Amino acid sequence: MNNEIIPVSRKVEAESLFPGSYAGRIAEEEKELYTVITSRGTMLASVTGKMMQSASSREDYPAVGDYVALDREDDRAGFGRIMGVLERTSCIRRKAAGDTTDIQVIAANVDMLFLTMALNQDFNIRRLERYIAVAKESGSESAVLLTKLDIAEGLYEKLEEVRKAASGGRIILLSNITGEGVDEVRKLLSAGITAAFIGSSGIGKSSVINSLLGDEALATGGLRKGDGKGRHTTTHRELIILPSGGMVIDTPGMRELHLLDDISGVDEAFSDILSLSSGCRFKDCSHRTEPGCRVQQALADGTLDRKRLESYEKLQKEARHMASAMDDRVRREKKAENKKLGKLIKEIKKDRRKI
Ligand SMILES: Nc1nc2c(ncn2[C@@H]2O[C@H](COP(=O)(O)OP(=O)(O)OP(=O)(O)O)[C@@H](O)[C@H]2O)c(=O)[nH]1
Ligand SMILES: [Zn+2]
Repeated sequence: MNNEIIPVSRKVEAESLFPGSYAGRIAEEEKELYTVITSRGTMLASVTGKMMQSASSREDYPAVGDYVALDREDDRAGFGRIMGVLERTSCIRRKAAGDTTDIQVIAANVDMLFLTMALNQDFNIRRLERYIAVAKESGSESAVLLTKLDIAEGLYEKLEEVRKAASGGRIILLSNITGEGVDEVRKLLSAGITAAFIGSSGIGKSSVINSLLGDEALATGGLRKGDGKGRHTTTHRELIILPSGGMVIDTPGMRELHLLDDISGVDEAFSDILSLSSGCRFKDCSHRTEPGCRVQQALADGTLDRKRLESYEKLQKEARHMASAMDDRVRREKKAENKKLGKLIKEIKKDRRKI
């Protein structure tokens, strides 16, 4: 079965880059120790010092889903050594947490990205647009997956919005309660295909993965304490192998991609600066040259890092820009709608005159 996980082409690629090496796929990372799937099973490995030296950023390190070249295929004689990351066919990135410009790879070599959103209060078209941008940037195929169809509110309006945002892309409606739509997802996940689900917490991703796992959900899962709800896994394996031979990458990073989709998200991430600026003498302080500026004061006494302030201003600008671009679109649409409505009212009046 692992032969489907490690395609021959990857073995050839590893061998040609590092003669005598083996190919494996990263299933999980924890504190620089990687769980790697090889054609012999699963083993632990770490990157070689040489690889560390040649890495110029975090992006160059292995991520879940990466194919890597290894010095061995099992860890009976000790942890494996990862010599290099093989070419990525796609790559889901985000800015790493904190005041860094480092890019973090959340998942690599994803063939099908499900942009997942529930049809209840979780629904947010701007977030979906953000996901679509992430998918475009990643290089993987994508489909919009709308969950909780059974409790959908304002379905017609939501679908209209999604259709516009997805511009012709595939849209799947799903309910984990009725089971509708699960087969459509399953069909996209044949042997050798790797999928990932982007979406916030609680929208039904685990439930979908459990359905895809079928009987194996019981074998690998367990009951979560407290609510007695089945989980697809109790450990933190982040590359899940389905009975079909398809694979699902499920990393915590997939839930946090929406962090920067509005100004409140940015403000939340920089609450220290926000609380400093509430102490500035002027309510509309730009934190540049104004007297009584608490932010400038914090920069001067070193309690606030200038880089952090710069990064806050940059992200806020980006979020504002996005918000205003969206507002413009809404305004244009509203105007067009009003025009249509006006026309309709005129026609109705005309009709009345005819009667
Ligand atoms: N009505 C309804 N409830 C659902 C559906 N899918 C999931 N739920 C419920 O929503 C809650 C969250 O479901 P999960 O599958 O754990 O959601 P998740 O996206 O994996 O959440 P995280 O693991 O926190 O990321 C559970 O109580 C589910 O029973 C659905 O299609 N319809
Ligand atoms: Zn200020």
